[in-house]
Amino acid sequence: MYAQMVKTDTTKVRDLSEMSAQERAFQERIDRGEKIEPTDWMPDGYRKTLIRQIGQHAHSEIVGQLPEGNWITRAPTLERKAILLAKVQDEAGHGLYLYCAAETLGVSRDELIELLHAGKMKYSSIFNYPTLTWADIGAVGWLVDGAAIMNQVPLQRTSFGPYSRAMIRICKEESFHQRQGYDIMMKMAGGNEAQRRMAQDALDRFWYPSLMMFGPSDKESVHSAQSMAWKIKINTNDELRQKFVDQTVPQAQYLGLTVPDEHLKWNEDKGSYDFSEPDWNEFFEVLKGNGPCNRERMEARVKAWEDGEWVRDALMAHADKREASRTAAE
Ligand code: FAQ
Repeated sequence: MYAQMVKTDTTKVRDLSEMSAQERAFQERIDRGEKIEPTDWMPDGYRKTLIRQIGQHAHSEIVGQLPEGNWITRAPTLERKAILLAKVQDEAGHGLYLYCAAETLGVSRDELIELLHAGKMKYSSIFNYPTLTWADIGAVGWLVDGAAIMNQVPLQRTSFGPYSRAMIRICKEESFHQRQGYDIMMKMAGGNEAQRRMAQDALDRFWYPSLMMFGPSDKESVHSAQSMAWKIKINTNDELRQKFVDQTVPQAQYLGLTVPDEHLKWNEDKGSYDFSEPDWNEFFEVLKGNGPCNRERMEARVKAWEDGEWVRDALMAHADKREASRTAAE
């Protein structure tokens, strides 16, 4: 149950000469850097890929509220509580923009949520890890939001208009999230010995799961080639993972913390770090539903959906009444 299964369908990228006139015209618009809007013609695969990626992204924002929501009642000060509350609320907003962007492609939010709850759609693997201490909230902001921004900044240039515009707004807020996480890490790493140990422990547990957020290695990535041809994705998974490592290692050094990778080494020739790959078996197990918190996360989401049914019903009944009185008045 709730398995985030990896499909094996590899999409072969076709050459312009193998396309119909309509597909070729579409590809040429993409190549010219034009935005595709919801009412424009698009290949079925382009639509499906966007629904999959935007839907997964929306689900990630919503499920991603859970590990942090876990700490709202236990934040160490009123100020930290207010900041965390605002951040978790922002994530809900991001989910809503993204569901709206997906809806422009002809799928309803209810359908996407049903697929998630039935284990037929994914959300980011990272949210299947627990937040055990307050330092984990720092690590989530610093590393998880840091990885999210690394992936999302290029997505501002994605070819589908509504997704691209949602990303512009989301990135502004994510950058604040990343800073609040780093701020918590600075306090913890600069605190007493117990606090410093908590900060190191959070980095130890979140480092590799954060690297996994970028997806499998390029040779295992089934969608990258076609998604990049359509400019749904702008970079490969490995390119973004490398950029994230290069950006984050100096930040860890500034905190006086050690990245838990004995093979981490600056490579002068390539101008970036060499680093160890995450344990890909663990990643695929998490995707299959066997991560530390998969079951708990889905149970919480299904319960929230069921508990909220009366609110949705009341809103629909209100909308129907307003519509009926508007029609009667006409
Ligand atoms: N977790 O062929 P690829 C956030 C799946 S937002 C789970 O490489 P693709 C904000 C993939 O879906 C975080 N599944 O796939 C926040 C595919 O399976 P499918 C979310 C993963 O799509 C912060 C299969 O593996 N961000 O955190 C993962 O080309 C704090 C093969 O992979 C986005 O969604 C994974 N990590 O590349 C919120 C960004 N990686 O669908 C709260 C948009 C791969 O065939 C608190 N998405 N898979 O069954 C993307 O950029 C892409 O979809 C990738 C994956 C890069 C995630």
